[in-house]
Amino acid sequence: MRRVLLLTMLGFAAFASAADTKLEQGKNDHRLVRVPAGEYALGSAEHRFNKPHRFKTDGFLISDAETTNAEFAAFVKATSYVTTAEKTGWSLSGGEGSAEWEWKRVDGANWRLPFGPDGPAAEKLPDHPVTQISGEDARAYCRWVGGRLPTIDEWETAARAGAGTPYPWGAEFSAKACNVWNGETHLKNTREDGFVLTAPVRSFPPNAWGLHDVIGNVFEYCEGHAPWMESNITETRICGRGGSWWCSENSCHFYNLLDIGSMAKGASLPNQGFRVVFDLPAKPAPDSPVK
Ligand SMILES: [Ca+2]
Ligand SMILES: [Ca+2]
Repeated sequence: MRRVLLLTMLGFAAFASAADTKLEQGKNDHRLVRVPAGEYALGSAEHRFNKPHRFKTDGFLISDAETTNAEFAAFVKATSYVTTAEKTGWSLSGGEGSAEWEWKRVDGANWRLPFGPDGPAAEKLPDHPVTQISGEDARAYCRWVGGRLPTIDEWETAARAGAGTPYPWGAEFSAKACNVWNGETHLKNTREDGFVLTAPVRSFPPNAWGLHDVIGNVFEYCEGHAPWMESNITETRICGRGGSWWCSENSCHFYNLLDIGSMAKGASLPNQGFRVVFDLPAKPAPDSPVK
């Protein structure tokens, strides 16, 4: 009863997804998955950097999908927010036909036109993840909806959904389960997963807790740094997890539950997005009267 009251006060309402996973409705149409309080086993003995460790949480809510162009457009409409790339006037971009690791300066590339004036417009792709936003842009959006970016451990907890394998669906990669780069090089995409660039969010099956696209589509910004990273990493860089449409077996194969990437703090890319975390309402003290 107390929980229902608190959720009602915050404007949340419960509904069930097609997978019958209980989701909660958040601001700006975010669908939220409740990650239960507990202590979670993260990392792996086989991973070079992300070693086994425990993560304790009081629980949190996390969006079931990457933040979309439509959601970000609502934020911009309400606040007149101007992104880092819009202020700069250009951003890095690239796609099929690029050399490995090649990001070119594209004048006019920003979240509205992630690949520049000659590429697809975000306005025409409302259910695709927003890209070409810096870490600060993502944080500004999160503040607007009353949330924040996940920490790297919160992201891994939610992305695993209890799985102990490198992928939410098991031990082996499956091209049918996520949107990454299919092909030996970036000169040619085999289109095995059906998408060359971003895919509409929720195009692929969710993990066991109802989160879509934790692997692939866009990298997702995360706060903090892992113990093996330089202590000052957050001064110059921000972490990203889960890999993206641009990641191939031969370049940036970070499309798994273990790798942790990072990128320059002020940069924006067409394969970098985010999802939002909401803290749970503080529990009343045990001796507080329940109304
Ligand atoms: Ca793809
Ligand atoms: Ca993703």
